[in-house]
Amino acid sequence: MGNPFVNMPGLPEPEEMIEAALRRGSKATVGWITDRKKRLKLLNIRRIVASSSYVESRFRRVVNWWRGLGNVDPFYDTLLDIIVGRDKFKAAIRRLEGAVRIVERLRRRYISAVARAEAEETGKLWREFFGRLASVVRRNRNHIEVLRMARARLSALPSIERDVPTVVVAGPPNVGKSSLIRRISTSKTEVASYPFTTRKILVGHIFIDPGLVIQIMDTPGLLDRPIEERNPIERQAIAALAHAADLAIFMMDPSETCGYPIGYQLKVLESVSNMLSKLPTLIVLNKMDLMGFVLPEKVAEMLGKMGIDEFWAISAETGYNVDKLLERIVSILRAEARPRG
Ligand SMILES: Nc1nc2c(ncn2[C@@H]2O[C@H](COP(=O)(O)OP(=O)(O)O)[C@@H](O)[C@H]2O)c(=O)[nH]1
Ligand SMILES: [Mg+2]
Repeated sequence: MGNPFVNMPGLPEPEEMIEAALRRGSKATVGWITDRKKRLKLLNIRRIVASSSYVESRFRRVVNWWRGLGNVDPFYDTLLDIIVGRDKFKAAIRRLEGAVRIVERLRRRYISAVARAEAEETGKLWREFFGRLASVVRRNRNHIEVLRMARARLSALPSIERDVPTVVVAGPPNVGKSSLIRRISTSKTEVASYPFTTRKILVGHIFIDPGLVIQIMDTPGLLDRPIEERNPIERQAIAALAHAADLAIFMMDPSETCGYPIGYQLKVLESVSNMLSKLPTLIVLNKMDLMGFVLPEKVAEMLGKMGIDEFWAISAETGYNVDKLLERIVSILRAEARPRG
């Protein structure tokens, strides 16, 4: 199951929609009718039908798409709530549904009015109808805007494959997260945008065997600082991310060339582990090539004090221990294999 918003039908801006509806109405024609009065009546009925069906079908497409989705994957549902507001979005859908009914009623009423009226009066009725149609669209301006915004923002979300085991890589900036993802990804890594940071999220896929593909994601700006520095939106984003993942890797840089002392890195670790409490987490110590491939006693001790007895010393740059780490990741994911939802 991918990102459902990718298939969300678009909606034009209200004024654009009104113009398009007018164009359709004005283009309506009638064929072989010699009676001038009948011809005029029929023409105005066709105008009413053409312009209203345009508006109706634009609205209906969005409503039907949403109703047809059934349950939205919790990951995308959370993002919908964070980015647009779930209630606001649902209200907008309901309003469009209501608008469709109003347009239908208006159309029926004006068609029968045209049928009853003098032929000369029907042009006026068509213009009156169109004015009402336009005002139905304008009245829903804010709801249309909500749906347009939802589509623009949500369809741009990374299409995280939900039935693929997913690893998120956390850790302070510059410790080597992207380097590891690039090294272990089988195919080219993709850059997707993530709405909570100005930076880009990096998604890689690792093909283990025909039965197992792993997805691995970088989380710039999200899981790289202590929780105290987060606003509620970021916290929710992290919750969504935690929901999408099966395993977290927390990467540290004992060489401290990332610019953060080990004490601070451990503080980030503590905070991130709290945020991802439900996820199994592997601690990875990177840049061992800068440490002569020996882990400083001090670092091992500090980790021990935190109750961490499994950690992986690697070098994303040289590839040192990376294969072993990957084996460990695979074995955890195979053991973790759980129904998704
Ligand atoms: N020497 C060395 N440098 C590394 C290693 N891994 C990453 N780097 C360097 O560290 C810097 C930050 O790496 P990057 O992958 O962008 O870190 P990120 O911010 O955590 O994604 C880059 O200049 C990398 O080349 C490593 O294992 N050894
Ligand atoms: Mg990076």
